[in-house]
Amino acid sequence: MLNKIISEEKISQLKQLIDDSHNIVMITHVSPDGDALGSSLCLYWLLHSMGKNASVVVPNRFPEFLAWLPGSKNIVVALDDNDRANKTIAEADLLCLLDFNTINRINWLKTPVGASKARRILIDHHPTPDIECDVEISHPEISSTAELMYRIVSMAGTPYDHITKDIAECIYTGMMTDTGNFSYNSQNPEIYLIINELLKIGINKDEIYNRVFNTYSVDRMRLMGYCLSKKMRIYEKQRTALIYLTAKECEHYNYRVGDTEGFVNLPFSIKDIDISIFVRQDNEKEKIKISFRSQGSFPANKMAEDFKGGGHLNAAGGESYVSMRTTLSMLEEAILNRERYEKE
Ligand SMILES: [Mn+2]
Repeated sequence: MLNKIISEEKISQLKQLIDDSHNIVMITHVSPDGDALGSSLCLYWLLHSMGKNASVVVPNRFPEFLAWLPGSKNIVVALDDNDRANKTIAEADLLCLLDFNTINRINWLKTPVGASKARRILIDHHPTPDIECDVEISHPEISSTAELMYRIVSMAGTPYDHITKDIAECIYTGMMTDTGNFSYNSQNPEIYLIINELLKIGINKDEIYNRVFNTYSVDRMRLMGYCLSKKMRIYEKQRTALIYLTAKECEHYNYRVGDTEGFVNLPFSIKDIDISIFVRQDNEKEKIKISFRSQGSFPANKMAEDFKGGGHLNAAGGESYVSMRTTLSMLEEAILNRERYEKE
């Protein structure tokens, strides 16, 4: 049995909102990852089986290695079909906001969501959400929104707890991707109780791993090799690694969305590295995206705050609108003064 970390009251409020609604739209963050899609599609299938008109709307495309997820073909991608995204949101009587804590995370979907009179449920595991909602289920101590979804449906009882194999695959994918295949944020023993249940439902966890992680294109593999051999700086004393890529370099390797996913975690294979930073110039929007990762107690989110960002203790993001050269020297300054963040 799992600990009931979500209050019974919130579960019954959530059920009431769903009972009272017919057009229900799941919305998740920009550059949807395995957890964003897994948790959204989990709820999508559940509501679908309950006879609701359910839809999933995402701001932009998701990586190819998630395209096998059951239901992914029904997802409305706003950047590809803005009219349909706006219409779907406008017609909703309930919006389920999944896997994000602040409205800026959905970029251009902010406008239709802001204009909607629909009621809102937030289900998320990022710290201190600031979105006004009718029901807020926020648990930063839980490593994925997909895990939270499992907990919600198992507490909600029939018909919510009817977890099909498709739904189980969505949940497992979210749990697996947000923990790096259970290599971080994965100490809670209950994670494995849930996996035990999902396996009994019939998921093939090794196959899911292969579908998600062993699908590199040749270009991506070569880009990774290039990053590691030519573009990785090591600050030995600060136990920090920094990888940076310009838009031109990405282009050279035929960069596709998601190609650098996970690169930020590679330096943790080096002995004693506990901070890793990955910097990539985004061609489309003339901005530089920065991913911060840490292991142990170093607050990656504190460092990210100095770069217009934030996030979790061990995983955070930021951005920069100045040149790569300037961005790198700002990062270097932050790295050389890492104790500044540890003191706070
Ligand atoms: Mn997540």
